[in-house]
Parts: sequence; C-alpha cells; structure tokens
Amino acid sequence: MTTAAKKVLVTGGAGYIGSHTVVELIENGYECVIVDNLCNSSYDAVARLEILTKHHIPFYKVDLCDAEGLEKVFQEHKIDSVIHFAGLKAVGESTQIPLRYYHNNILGTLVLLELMGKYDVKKLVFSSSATVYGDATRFPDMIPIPEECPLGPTNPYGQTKLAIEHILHDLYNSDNKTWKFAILRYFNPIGAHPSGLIGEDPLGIPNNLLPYMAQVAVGRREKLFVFGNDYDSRDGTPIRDYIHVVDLAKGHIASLKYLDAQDQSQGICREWNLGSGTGSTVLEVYRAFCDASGIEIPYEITGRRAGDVLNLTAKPDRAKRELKWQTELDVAAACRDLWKWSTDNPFGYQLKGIDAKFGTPDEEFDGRFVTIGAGSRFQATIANLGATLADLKVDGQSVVLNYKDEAGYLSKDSCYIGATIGRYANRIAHGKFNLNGKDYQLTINNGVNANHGSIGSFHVKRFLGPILKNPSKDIFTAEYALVDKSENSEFPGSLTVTVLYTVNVATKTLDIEYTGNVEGEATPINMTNHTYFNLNKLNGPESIEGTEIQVISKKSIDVDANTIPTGSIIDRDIATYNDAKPTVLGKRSPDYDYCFVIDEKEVPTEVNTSSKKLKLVTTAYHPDSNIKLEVLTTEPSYQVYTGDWLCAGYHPRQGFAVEPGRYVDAINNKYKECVTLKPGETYGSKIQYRFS
Ligand code: UPG
Repeated sequence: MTTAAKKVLVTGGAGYIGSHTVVELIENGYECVIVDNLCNSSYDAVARLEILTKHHIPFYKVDLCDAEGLEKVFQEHKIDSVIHFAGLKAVGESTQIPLRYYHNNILGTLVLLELMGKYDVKKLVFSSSATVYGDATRFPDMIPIPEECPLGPTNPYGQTKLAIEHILHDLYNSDNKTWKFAILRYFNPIGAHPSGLIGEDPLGIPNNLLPYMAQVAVGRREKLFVFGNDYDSRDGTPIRDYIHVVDLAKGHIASLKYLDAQDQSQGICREWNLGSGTGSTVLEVYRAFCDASGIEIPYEITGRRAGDVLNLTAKPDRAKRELKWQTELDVAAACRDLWKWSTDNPFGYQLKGIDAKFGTPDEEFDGRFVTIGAGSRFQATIANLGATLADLKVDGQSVVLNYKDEAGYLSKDSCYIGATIGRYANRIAHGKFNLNGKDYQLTINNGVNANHGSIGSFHVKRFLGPILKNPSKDIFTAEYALVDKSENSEFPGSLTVTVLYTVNVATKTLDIEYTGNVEGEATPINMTNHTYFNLNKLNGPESIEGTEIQVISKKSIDVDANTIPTGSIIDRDIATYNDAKPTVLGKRSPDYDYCFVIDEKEVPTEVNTSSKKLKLVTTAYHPDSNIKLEVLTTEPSYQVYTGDWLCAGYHPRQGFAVEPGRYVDAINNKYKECVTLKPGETYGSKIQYRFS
C-alpha cells in the first residue's frame, strides 16, 4: 500500500526561490499547494511549474494578512507542513516604506502561525536571510559567518526577518513539544532552473547584481554599475557567498526532512546558514557571467552603495553536519543557467500580446483562458480545460463557436466545441479493441460505438500549464500538457501528451502540434482539434450556409449504418481542388460527417507524422465576410463534419469542423500500426489553420 504524499503549503511559491523549491518538493514526492498574493511574482511561474513537474499545483491568490482567505486553504487541504517564503524583500525599498515591510512580513507570518496552530500544522521552514547578521565584519573573527554570529540587521527588511525569527523562538518556547521550526538564513541566491522555464523575474529595475547583469546582456539596460572597487578584497570589490537557487531549493527539502525525522514528542527551533562557504567578488561574478553568455558586458565603476559591506560569506558547516546538505553547483553553473533563462525569456514572465482571464466567475486560477496575440489582428484564446481553442479572431471577427465560460464547456453534450480530442479521436467500433493479445472494452457513448475517447475524453480534462512564450515579434506560443494515468483510464498505459498552440499574427496562422508518450503498456492514440468554424459569424451567425468548400480528395472511408468502416474507400460528392467550382454548403445539405483520406493507396504506418510536410486538405471561404480558411496537416486523413447534430446552445449547421487525424477505427483494421503508441515511441501530428 502506498501512503498518501505529504502536502506542503508553500507561501510565496510563485516567487523566485519558492518556485524552484516547488520543483524539488514534487521531485521528492511531496504535494504542493501555493499561496501567493502575486505582488512581486506571476501566476505564469505556477503554470510553468505544472508543465515542468507534470503535476497539477493548487494555487490561491491570497495575501497572508487576509486570515479568512488563508483559512480557506487550510480547510480545503490537509496540510502537513509549511515553507514560508512570502514577504517583501528589497533592502533599499524597505528603508523607504518600512511600515509596509513590518506590516506585510510580520503580520502575514502571525496570521499564518495562528492558522497553523488552529489546524494543528506544526512544521514550518522559514525563509530568513543572511541579512540578519548585518555587517559581520564588525567583529574580528566572524567571516565566514557562523550561526552563532551576533545578529544586527542594518535595514527594515532585515529587521522583519529577525523579528520573525524571534517570534518563532517565542512560539517554540511556549510549547516546545510540538512546534518544529527550521530557520534558513540564505546567502546570495542566483541562477535559474536548468530547464530555462523558471527563474528570477524582478519588477522594474533589478536591485541585485545577477539580474541586473542579465538585463544588460539581453539589451534591456545599457551597462552595469559596479558599486565601488575600493574595498579591501582581491580586486577591490565586495565579496558575497553566491549560491545556485537549485542548491538553495534542495536545502529546504533537507530541512523539511530533518524536521520530519525529529522525535514526535520533541519540538525544535533552529537556524541554519544556507551558503557555499566560498566568497566571490563582484568582478569575479561579472567575469563568470560574461564567460557563460559570451558577451562582454559593458560596466562602469561607480561609488559604493549605501549599506554594502565588504564580505558576507557563510560558514555552512552546521547545515552540512545536521541537514546533510551542501552546495553542489558553482557560480559558473548558476551563470550558465541564468543565461539560458534570460535568453529563453528576455522579458521574464510578463509578455505583451498575452492576456489571461479566469474561466470561472469566482476567479479560480484552475480555469484560465489565455489569449495569445492579444491586441493584434489575429488572436487565439485557449482554455486549460480540454486545452480548448475557445476563440479565434481574424481582424477582430470571431470565426469559431465557443462558450463564454467553463460551465458551457462542461455542460452535457457540449459537442466538443474547440476541444482537444483524445486519447482517440473518432469512432472505435463497438468500443472494442485488442492490443498485445488483450481485449479492451470502452464505454459506448455514440450509437453502438465509442467516440472521441468515450468517458475518458480529453475535452473535460484540465490540462497543465500553459507555458506562454513570445519567441519572436509576431509569434506567440502556449504549451499545455496532460498526464492521463492508466488507473484513471479505460485505455491501457499512462499517456502524457502535449498540445502546443502557435499563433503567427503576421501570417494569420494558428498551428497546433500534438505529442504523446506512453508508459507501461501500448495505447491506441489519435488526437485532433474539434473547432467548429463559422466564417460568417458576424453577418449570419445562425448558419454555415453559403460557405464554399474544396478538399484535397473526395476519397473517403465507407461506413455502414452504424458508422463502422466497411473496408472500402468510396468517392463522396464534394468539390476537390481539381474542380472549378467549390461545394456550397446550404441550409440543410450537403451533410458530411466523413473521414476523407488524402492518398487512398497509402497504408499509413507512422505513429509520428510531425516531420512530414504540411499539406493543404480543406479550403473554406465565405463571400459575405470574405474570410478564407485553409486547413493543413501532416496527418493522412481528415474528418469533414457539417455540424448536423450540433446542440448544447447551438443549432445544427451553425458551425463546421475539419478534424485532421488517423483513419476512423484504424485500431481495428489494417491501419492499426499508425494509431498504436508503444512505450519508448513518440506520437506526433500537426494541424495548421491559415486565414486570409
Ligand atoms: N552590485 C553592483 N552593482 C549592481 C548590483 C549589485 O556592483 O547593480 C554589487 C553590490 O554592491 C554587492 C554585490 O554586487 O557588492 C551583491 O549585491 P546584491 O546582488 O544586491 O546582493 P546583496 O546586497 O548582497 O543582498 C542580497 C539580497 C538580500 C539578502 C542578502 C544576503 O538582496 O536580500 O539579504 O543578499 O546576503
């Protein structure tokens, strides 16, 4: 029997150190709940964490001072322990607005501790700082700095950290049998996750050395100012103990495990330095970053910064001895990872041309609608429910059917509007298939067949993510992922899929790329997108009437009365590119719901078609709106459906769908190979919608 994972509440989990710690927590088998007021961080960090960790991460936009909001989290989750990062952290700013610092950092912590007491959550790892030591060089023998060094912060920010340390000690002293506190004094965290997906994203002008240098390197700032070279050090610049943020994150896991391992009937309240024990000067770090980036960053030596001291280097022996933790990565590795983060995300998480709103009225972050290409002449809105294409606007006109919120998409018979279809698009005859000698039966949900993955349909699954990017001026991407575990599926194998939407606002194209990998056993797979287009929504929203279509081939899979393939391929009455005139869709006819094949002689075998050339398979045009849609794909076939059974708030023939994919019921006939994904293989396919 497996025991349930311990749940850790991470306050400030959307921030720099918090987000990196969430990665390590999940890798170590913990579950995480994040609370963050997002005053200096972005929800996009959490969305990216979901893809990085392949885990859903419950998120609450709550300020710790809001006791009622925070209590909801304790009510909704069985929290085992807390890692407390949330707080204001800019030294300089704290001297300008000290009351905000005291109010936010101290009151937030008090509210948190009171609720922890109320809900009997007694383990906390606290994010303190080396700043509590103040200027340790005022003593003759305190460099490197041991935990015993007398404390004396020199700014309000540091005072709040010290005050919280005192609060934790007092609380522990009041009940030293139950409270378990780990106080971690960080030295200088730098770097980013090696994936390049998460990193430090300072608002405004960065205060700290590395983020400032990175912004100079990517061209956002002119040059670095080195604050003084007249210190008593190797090169005249101050010495700090820089520590890779991934090492720092691991220090939290080590301390949490240390608290977990403590005697049940004995509390603890203890401090640990998290540093490397090695100091680097500003110019040494500068050199390391220039080497990592390959850019000679311009700099100027200016006067000393008020409050800076010569040397802050940790004595990390206690953490090594007791937590069995020490740094593994050096400054060069941190610079390399920071450079990857900076080049992959030169503007951090906040991107122009991307908007997000909530899919549910109560602003639950789980339901998000993200618009990529926002504000431009071509934009796509995507919901994380079903990785659904929830809107597509061409020159301001919506050309797809959609619902205004999640409730519509969740309604019965929602007709898969805009959704990602999986694991298996289209029908599986009688819901039966056989793989590796085993028979499988899916729930029948469509006449005598299973359709679109049946009860495990992806259209109502909440996808992880997205990762939002703006890789070049006109291009915006949104990447979603879904882990469809075998224990929750009628299909064999645990399947992980990704859906990547790419909008090009200049060429008015939307690309959708699917990938899939399976673990355990092989699975049938066939993915597509089920957008219903209406190219004349503005003038004639009630019908697709008047839409002119042409396709690449009139060859189509013949089906019987139960829509099960007969084995033959026949011609349908539809205009191809060889015909002079298109087929015009009327009020009631022609009605299509057919799987057309691009090349009838081909028996497709590839489970991954992604590297194939995109082929134009269907063109649709409406003369009233003058909007033309071209559908391209790497797939061997495409279902054309004139929406004759549309319901759930829509009328029949209010939209039409073109769904590229694999042959209908391929898993049960000679086309089986191309829809069978085995462990170790990668499924892939691409669709493109192009407008003019
Ligand atoms: N520095 C420059 N130019 C810049 C920024 C910094 O020369 O544009 C120098 C600065 O003078 C210092 C060194 O770089 O010598 C590091 O500065 P910075 O990155 O700002 O870190 P610290 O001042 O050491 O403070 C950090 C955190 C603080 C934490 C402390 C713990 O900002 O919150 O308490 O490290 O050591």
